[in-house]
Amino acid sequence: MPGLIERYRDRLPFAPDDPVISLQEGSTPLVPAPRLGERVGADVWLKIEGANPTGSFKDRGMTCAVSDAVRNGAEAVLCASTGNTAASLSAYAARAGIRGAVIVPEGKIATGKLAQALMHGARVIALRGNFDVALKLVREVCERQPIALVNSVNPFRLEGQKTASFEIVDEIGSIDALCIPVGNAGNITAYWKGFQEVGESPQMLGFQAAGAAPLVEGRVVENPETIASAIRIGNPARWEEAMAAMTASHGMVRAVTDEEILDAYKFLAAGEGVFCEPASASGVAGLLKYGAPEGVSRIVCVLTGHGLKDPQTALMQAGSVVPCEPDLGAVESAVLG
Ligand code: AN7
Repeated sequence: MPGLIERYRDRLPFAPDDPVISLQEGSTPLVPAPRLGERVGADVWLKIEGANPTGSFKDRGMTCAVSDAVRNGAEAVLCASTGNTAASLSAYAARAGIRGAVIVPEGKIATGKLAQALMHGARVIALRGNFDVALKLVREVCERQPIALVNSVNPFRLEGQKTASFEIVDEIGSIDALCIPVGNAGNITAYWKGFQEVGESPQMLGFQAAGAAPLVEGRVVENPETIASAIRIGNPARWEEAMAAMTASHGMVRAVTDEEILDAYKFLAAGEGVFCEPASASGVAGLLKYGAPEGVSRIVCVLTGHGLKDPQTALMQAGSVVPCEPDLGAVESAVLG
């Protein structure tokens, strides 16, 4: 498959001769989840966004935001990030041959994401403050300096991310509901835009971590906390648009606890064979907690990032290895348990 700008150029703001910075993102698997479906009494599919080139849905937005930046002659791109945007920006900046810089909350991003940003050669700045503070600061920096801001406040990010809705409808037609994690609220806004553009209106069911649930509580959360570090956000940039999407689609935004997130995370890995990162499991956690809404029988859960992004949380949650001496009897009894 070509990258998503090439695949969906007729529905994206790019002309045939515009530069395209792509790693062949998008076209991710939409995998049926029979065990999850059985538990909630509906047909459920998982949109595996961890299969994107840098392991998260951010690549959809980044191919568009960085292509636009290059079209405008930008020599550097910048973002605030809880990790995945940083990893994606770094890869696409490397691909474009421009400078990338990312500002992340110190000590609060998953190891894999940090490794990615550093390997791709971005300048990684560890801020002594949370994501919300970082986003405020990068907005100010980009007003003062000739640097392109590629957080999801950048409209090209949403343009790219809306293509996931196109893929769902192209592959399985109409669905009744979409379960999706909500952090900065760009992705749910983008999905809704995409569905609307193809004449679809599934219920948008957004889920936030209980310790970082500003949309649920209707107020800014000053010190958001959750094990799902990707969605540790207290003041989402796309607040109004996300609420509008949920209202217009007769959807809902609700909270799930860290324990519920981790249960869903483990269930997906061990029960469906799909390893996502903790934040990504919050949509499934919400579906398991609140059940399928009345009359809803076809549901897609968006798994936004790959499980390998956060090996530390995985190892903390998983069972332990079985130590074994190198002889046949010992190996046999270790294997048979
Ligand atoms: C795995 O990387 O905000 O509601 O800076 O990494 O569009 O913010 C990440 C967000 C869900 C929430 N799942 O999406 C960042 C960042 C994963 C994520 C979200 C994020 P939005």
